[in-house]
Amino acid sequence: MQFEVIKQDQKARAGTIQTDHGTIETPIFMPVGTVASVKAVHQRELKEDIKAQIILGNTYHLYLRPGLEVLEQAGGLHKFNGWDRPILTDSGGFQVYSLAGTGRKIDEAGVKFKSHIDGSTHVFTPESVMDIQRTIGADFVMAFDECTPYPCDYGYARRSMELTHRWLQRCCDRFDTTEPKYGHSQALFPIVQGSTYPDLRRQSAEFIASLGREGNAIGGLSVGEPAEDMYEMTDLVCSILPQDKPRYLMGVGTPANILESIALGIDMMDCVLPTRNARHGILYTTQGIINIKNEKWRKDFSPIDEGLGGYTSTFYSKAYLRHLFKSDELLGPQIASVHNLTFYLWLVKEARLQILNGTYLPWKNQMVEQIMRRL
Ligand code: PRF
Repeated sequence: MQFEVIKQDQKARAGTIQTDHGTIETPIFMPVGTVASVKAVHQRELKEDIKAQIILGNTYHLYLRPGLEVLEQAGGLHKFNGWDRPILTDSGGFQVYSLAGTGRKIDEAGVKFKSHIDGSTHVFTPESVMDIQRTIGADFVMAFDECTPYPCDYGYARRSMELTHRWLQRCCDRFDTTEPKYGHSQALFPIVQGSTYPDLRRQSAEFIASLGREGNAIGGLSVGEPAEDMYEMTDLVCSILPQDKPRYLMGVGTPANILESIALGIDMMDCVLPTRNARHGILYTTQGIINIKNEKWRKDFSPIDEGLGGYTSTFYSKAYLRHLFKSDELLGPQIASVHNLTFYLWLVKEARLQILNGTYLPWKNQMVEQIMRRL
């Protein structure tokens, strides 16, 4: 994997990441495909309409279903779902956090948890999570971490961060003594934790930077803390992580969060928001946010979003999409999902052009206001 910063505009960066599955232009948004599918969206639409460059998969979900036997026999996740561009898999650290209250147990060795599918008991360790991600075969694999909840008292946040660091060392040891299974290379990204405590964030970022991996991630944010805290922590951590490695802010966020994070030096992001909101009829457009089910759109025959240029967003009208949602037609969530993802990918592409042009900050300030209006 090769990362190059082509242009820096204040703290914002435009770059490229080269992988064995092609080049990614950064900053980039990565659509979430938890179970080997970006919900309601065809691979062809992801490529040709949305212009996605990299998608996510999830270790926890893929391990439970379809399972490692199927993935290995398929020849890895790329072969299984037909996506021949880069893939990143999250480690399950966040699912473990999401499973709080369902009898999961975290200790030094790893995490014991119950499957959300059939209630069966499983154990993830840093080593097993590396092995599983070798079998899935994503281009980018994430270290096994604990994502602390918010709020989180200082003592818990510190002990959790220290555990995440010990797990990280074990992840690196295992990853560095095993080989990719499908002939393309894989990069392991460690994850900075430390909740909303600046001294912990600094300590975690310094530790992670010292490992010199091919890229680095920031976790434990966008879990309910105020936006200012999220930006403050992101800013602090970016000031410590190496300049010449990609920085991935995990699970972020709204269009405004995306643009603000890019301004702080983030290169990669992912979030379920565009697809999840799409399924509820919430659309992001170049003019603002729309609830397509509102009466207001009943006779609005204008395109969903003329500003984007994508096929789906210009071909279908707001009135038609509203009708599909009101009629509970499957096509409604499908069109909305393609549209929202097209918008997110358009947004980061525009951001990149503005960085290359040296005009990112003024553009960002004006854009945040424009796209976060409620229409
Ligand atoms: N850790 C992991 N995945 C994540 C997160 C994390 O902290 C977050 C935090 N928003 C999203 N996804 N492994």
